[in-house]
Amino acid sequence: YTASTGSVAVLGAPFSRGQKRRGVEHGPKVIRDAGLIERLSGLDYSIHDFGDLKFHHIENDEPYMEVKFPRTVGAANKKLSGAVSRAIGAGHTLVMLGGDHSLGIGSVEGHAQQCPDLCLIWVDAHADINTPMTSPSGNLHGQPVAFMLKELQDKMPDIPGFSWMKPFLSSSDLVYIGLRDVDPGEHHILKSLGIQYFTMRDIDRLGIQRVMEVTLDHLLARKQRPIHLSFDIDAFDPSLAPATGTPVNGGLTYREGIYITEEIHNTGLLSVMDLVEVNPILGANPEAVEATASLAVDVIASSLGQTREGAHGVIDEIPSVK
Ligand code: 5AB
Ligand code: MN
Ligand code: MN
Ligand code: MN
Repeated sequence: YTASTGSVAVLGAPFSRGQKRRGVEHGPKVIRDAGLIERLSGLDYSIHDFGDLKFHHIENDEPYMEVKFPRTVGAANKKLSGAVSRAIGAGHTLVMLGGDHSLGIGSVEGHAQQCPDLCLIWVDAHADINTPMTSPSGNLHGQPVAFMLKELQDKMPDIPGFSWMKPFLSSSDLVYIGLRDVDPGEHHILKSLGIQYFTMRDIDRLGIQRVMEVTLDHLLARKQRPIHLSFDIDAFDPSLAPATGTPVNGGLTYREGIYITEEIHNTGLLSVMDLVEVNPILGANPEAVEATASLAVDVIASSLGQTREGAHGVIDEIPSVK
């Protein structure tokens, strides 16, 4: 398998019902305003901006058990899944701009429709693997991975809004990086399924270079296959990414974050990436919002091949003195 590299599609998903705080639906706009398309145009791709999906309001979307807005989140993800599947089917590499992380469900599911052997790298302060029964909040942005995993199938109730999908991912096809706020039920799931994960403590001990080596070896050693990168901006330290809904101290440095995405780019296998949880309403001031959005642009550009060492592109000799 080799990922197509020629064309990159950008798709906005302005959606926020997977959590409580309004504002994360403006993520796609602020990331675009921070210069995303211009930055990607500087790399060697044709860029297709698919614009933003439109999500519809669903009335009487009462909680199911503790789960909030199940039908609204289910319908949004169904729509996203179809759009992702079409874009990958058409041969693009896709960048999905959230929106809250409940959108991971539709993004990875749509990707898996086209690429059933994909693997998933989840970069996040949180594991987002609560089931409706373990969730302390009822918010679906803390549960997307539980919907995907085959091993959790019989632990998941039938949630209204999600009858269009069934679990499709094995727990050995997933690696987490950046964890530092894991709920008790989540920790139990990670341990009992033997999921590979790297907490911030693991990054402190091993260094980010070793973490990426083990991550890519775990996912790709047996065969080359498409990578889905789901990047929650709250993986970064809140000093770098303050405009987000669930910040946790002690996060990734700028250089650790960029090293992760450089290594993923270097595999040549990145097929879909999500950049989620940028919430401009939660920045203390315009500078905080701009810093967060511009960090998101850096992460996306780096995932798609922007290098820190520079690139000489069309220049084929050192210009002579005239
Ligand atoms: B995010 C928490 N584990 O389930 C929960 O930002 C937080 O997509 C989830 O990673 C954070 O509500 C979800 C406490
Ligand atoms: Mn998340
Ligand atoms: Mn998170
Ligand atoms: Mn969050």
